[in-house]
Amino acid sequence: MTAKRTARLIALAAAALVSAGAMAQHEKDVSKTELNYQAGTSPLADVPMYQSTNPKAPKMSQAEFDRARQIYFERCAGCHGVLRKGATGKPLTPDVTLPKGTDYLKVFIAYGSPAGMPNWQTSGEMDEATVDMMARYIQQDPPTPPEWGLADAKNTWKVIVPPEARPKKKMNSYNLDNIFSTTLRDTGEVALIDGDTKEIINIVKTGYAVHISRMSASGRYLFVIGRDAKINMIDLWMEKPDNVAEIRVGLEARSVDTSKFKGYEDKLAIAGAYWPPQYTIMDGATLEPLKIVSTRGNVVGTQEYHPEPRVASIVASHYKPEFLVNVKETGKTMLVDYSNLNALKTTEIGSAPFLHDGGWDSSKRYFMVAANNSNKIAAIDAKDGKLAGLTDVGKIPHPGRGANFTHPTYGPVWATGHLGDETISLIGTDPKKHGQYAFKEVAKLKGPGGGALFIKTHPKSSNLWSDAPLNPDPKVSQSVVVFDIKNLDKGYQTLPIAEWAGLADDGGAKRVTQPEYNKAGDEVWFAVWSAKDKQSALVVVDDKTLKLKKVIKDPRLITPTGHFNVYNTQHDVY
Ligand code: DHE
Repeated sequence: MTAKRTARLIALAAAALVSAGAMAQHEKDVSKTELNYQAGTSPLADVPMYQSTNPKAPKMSQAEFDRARQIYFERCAGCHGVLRKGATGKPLTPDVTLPKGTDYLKVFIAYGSPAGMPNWQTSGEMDEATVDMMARYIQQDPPTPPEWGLADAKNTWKVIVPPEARPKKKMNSYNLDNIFSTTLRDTGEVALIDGDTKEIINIVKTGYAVHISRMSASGRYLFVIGRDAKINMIDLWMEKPDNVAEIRVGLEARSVDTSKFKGYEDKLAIAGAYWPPQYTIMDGATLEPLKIVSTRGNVVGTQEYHPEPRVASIVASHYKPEFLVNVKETGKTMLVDYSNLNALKTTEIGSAPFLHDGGWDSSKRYFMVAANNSNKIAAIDAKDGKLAGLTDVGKIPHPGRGANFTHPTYGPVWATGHLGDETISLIGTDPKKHGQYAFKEVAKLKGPGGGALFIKTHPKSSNLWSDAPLNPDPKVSQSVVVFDIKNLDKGYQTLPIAEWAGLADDGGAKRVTQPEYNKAGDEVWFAVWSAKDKQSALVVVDDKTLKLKKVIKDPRLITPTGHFNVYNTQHDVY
């Protein structure tokens, strides 16, 4: 490289860093933890897309464009958005990137920024030629993945065992209430585990990079959604529980649930997609797609149009025949009345972006949802159909479904941990008897560090468990902490779950994640999550003694992450 070119690159790097600094004032800084979490591979990487030719953009061959598009969806789309309109990361549309030019963008991609953009070249993850290709790619018009209408959904829809051919009664001797469905993330499967004997009942094939499991109201059917938007419906009454129906509701998705209101039990299922941004309501017995509704619309507050507001958590109301559909980028919860799909009524409640995960308060009237980009929790009143409260919490709240317990001073509270700091926020949820605390952050507990994803308790327990699988310190990510709810001032106790698992010393990350109770509420299950080629396990802890009860190891338990107890998931117990 000539001295002149080096000097120019240094000047550009400095300019990029200054600009990043300025940008950080508008955007939230993104920590490495959050970045690793958001920047998962998108299934859209393998979807062919049209390359439009913008005469102003630098030249790219079709092969370069396709390769760059694949890398973009594998590494960048999680933060910058499918259409590059910006999410956790900044917008990368040609109106922004073209004036900057290839050299500037190359520096930005190579060196990263203090606001959280990774240093792709200096970290060794991309070579100079790839950085150059990516810099040219983001100046092209963003390719749009295909839409997904009723015909597309129907083309993927399979009723493997029709309702009339299914068992008329339970054909096995399992205690269905205490079965666990464990996500095997990287093999695209779930393990159904007998919670009483801790034996694997079946390993069921599901979608790619499975995300969550949810139960039908009756407790008979288990629904699993993959990141590729494939839903599998598993009948727990079969001799060996297995798939009875499947469908794809889009190209990328995270959430599924079923109707729970009286009279509508097991009647309908719903799934929300990241792409296309829409939700699909299906027949609850067969997964036949019945209604597709787009979530494209305007962002709360700025009321700016957003072309790809992804559907985050979905939950079924116990108060009305409604689904609560939480839309990420627009910061809106849609209460979708499913009693008449031909005249669909929705109530739109704005709170704050980006809505992500959440759970019911103990009365199941208020849905507590994390607006993780705004560091807030919104309380949606499912009875009166309104925003009951919006409270500031710590940095990037991430509750999973959260944890409900009664605090001696504040009454019923719901708790969330945070990805971005070590705190656990307690929020009052009883407007009747503890009005002054309702939907406000009333206390903060101190955990071991950021990178927390899931928190859990059980009505029969006085323990509050919090993981921190994304904490950079392996000591923290490989253990969990537990608080005594009756003695919160005492602080937490740390349990070395990964060590207890006694796994091979194979360099696996052994991240401990997602506390989940059994039905009785007297034991807690954790996943010890390592990469696909490393050993993982499940660890069961006695909730009373806090002692190891059982390690479940099996070569088929590859990349276990979430696990869902049938009864607790069916009845929203947490
Ligand atoms: Fe999740 C819930 C989205 C990464 C494990 N995750 C959710 C929900 C959403 C979501 C919208 C709420 C669903 C609902 O309640 O209806 N998750 C995303 C992402 O967009 C993100 C950040 C990046 C991605 O590429 O997917 C992401 N999630 C992860 C992981 O890396 C985790 C830890 C491991 C994994 O399996 O991929 C993970 N997410 C989970 C789990 C739940 C979940 C276990 C359900 C928690 C519960 O208790 O209900």
